[in-house]
Amino acid sequence: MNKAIKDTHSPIPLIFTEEVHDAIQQGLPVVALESNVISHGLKYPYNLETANLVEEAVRKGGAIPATIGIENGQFLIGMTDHMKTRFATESGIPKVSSRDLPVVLAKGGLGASTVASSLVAAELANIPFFSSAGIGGVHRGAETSMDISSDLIQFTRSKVAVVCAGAKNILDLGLTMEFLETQCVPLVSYRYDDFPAFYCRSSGLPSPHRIDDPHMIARTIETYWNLGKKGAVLITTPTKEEDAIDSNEIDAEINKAIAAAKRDGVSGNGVTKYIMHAIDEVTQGRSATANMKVLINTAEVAGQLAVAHSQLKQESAEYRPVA
Ligand code: PSU
Ligand code: MN
Repeated sequence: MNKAIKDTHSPIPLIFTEEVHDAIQQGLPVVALESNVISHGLKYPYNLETANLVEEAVRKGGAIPATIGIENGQFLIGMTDHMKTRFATESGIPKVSSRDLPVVLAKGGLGASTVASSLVAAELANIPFFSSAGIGGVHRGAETSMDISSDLIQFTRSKVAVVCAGAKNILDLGLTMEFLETQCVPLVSYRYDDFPAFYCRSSGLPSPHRIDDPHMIARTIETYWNLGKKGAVLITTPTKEEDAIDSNEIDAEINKAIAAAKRDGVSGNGVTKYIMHAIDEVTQGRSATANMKVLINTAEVAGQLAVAHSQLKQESAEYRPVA
């Protein structure tokens, strides 16, 4: 089961675990997962524990998990326990978003993939589903800092369905939704009315569309791609009520952390990590626990939706008239 399979036909070599390779070949539901959250989002040992629990949650949902990373100029499509431990424990693994991909792939070494760069790998590997808890977005104060996550731009470029719990409430979620609309990214809330705010259930902003039936979600995704659009469909699912944090409770702390980041001169791709860790500290780990829970819940829902999508693909293959 631990044999690695190398796909050298891909323009960037892909190293699959045997399980993920076989699942893709057989058209079974697969959900891709990022590794930046392992290397930079959570601290050891919670990061490793979460990486394993998230994979388990995808399986509970009925799909096969494929944790994505970068190693020596190649994409890892699915990680062995050994690799997950390396990503969780080694220091100095760079955060790799889309703009960093060519440099890190060319130079070699390990790289932790964000939402954006994981989508690039998932598409190359023919994996149509991806799950993470909070996507990057438009930062508070972006009107002067111009800090907008490249996750949002990558959604216009990669043909992958993205399941998430909205975006982190350290961001400006109103502007994030505006940006997604401007960039023509389809946004659907699954069995909920609002755009969620990561470990807070609601951002207070209604989602443009709500769909409750997994098969209708699958049909929506395929319809978007049949329109000739090469991009992501964003599907949101809120964290469970019992795992959620009340947004009023932490809003003041978020603003303090943002001010502290500014004061300490943190900019560029270090901002997200700085703010998240500052909040983890003031909440004494409560937000880190809520972070784990929302990652796990989202992954299970992604597994279920990937099952509905693979069923639709199989049905349409069966009914396709022979020419
Ligand atoms: N969600 C988390 N923790 C994280 C991230 C998301 O709970 O660390 C990461 C993801 O990898 C996401 C990235 O793609 O933050 C966005 O970073 P930036 O805002 O610099 O684009
Ligand atoms: Mn940024």
